[in-house]
Amino acid sequence: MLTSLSRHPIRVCLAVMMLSLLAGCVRVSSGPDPAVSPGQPVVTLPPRPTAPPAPTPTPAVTPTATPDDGAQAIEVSLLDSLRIEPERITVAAGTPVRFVVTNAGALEHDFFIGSDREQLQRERGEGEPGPDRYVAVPPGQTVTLLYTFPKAGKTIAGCVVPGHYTAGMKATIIIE
Ligand SMILES: [Cu+2]
Repeated sequence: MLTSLSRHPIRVCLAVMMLSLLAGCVRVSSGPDPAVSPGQPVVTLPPRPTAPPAPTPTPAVTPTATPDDGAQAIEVSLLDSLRIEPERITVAAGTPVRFVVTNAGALEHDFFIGSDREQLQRERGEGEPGPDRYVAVPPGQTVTLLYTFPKAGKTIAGCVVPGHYTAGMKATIIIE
């Protein structure tokens, strides 16, 4: 004896079967389909839009991201022994130089490009000489400084944390 509750799932099954049969008869086709026999309902869709032509590869003329911008890369280490390595750095005048400065120590250090007078001035905290020539480098971090030396000559890269430059934390920069 079937209650209406137990009959209900059967009705659902029948409905699903009917739908499946109907769906099986309706073929979706976007063109002539030899498998479709005459008399079957055929839903014909408009032709698919053709894909846009693949863009032709263009030569790479856009500027590439750093660090492949042609700048001369110089790796520098700041050490807790109050040394800058290397102690002597040679760069080219008129072309960008990227200083990749790593603080290999546990103390605060920084990297400042300027004359001896500017180094001492900055170390004493007088004014802000050459903000474009200065980066602070926290312990364990690497910071880059992009700078172009206008002409040949000689200058200094120093750490101007108080006491460091006067203790000898500097490197000579030769500009050729
Ligand atoms: Cu220092």
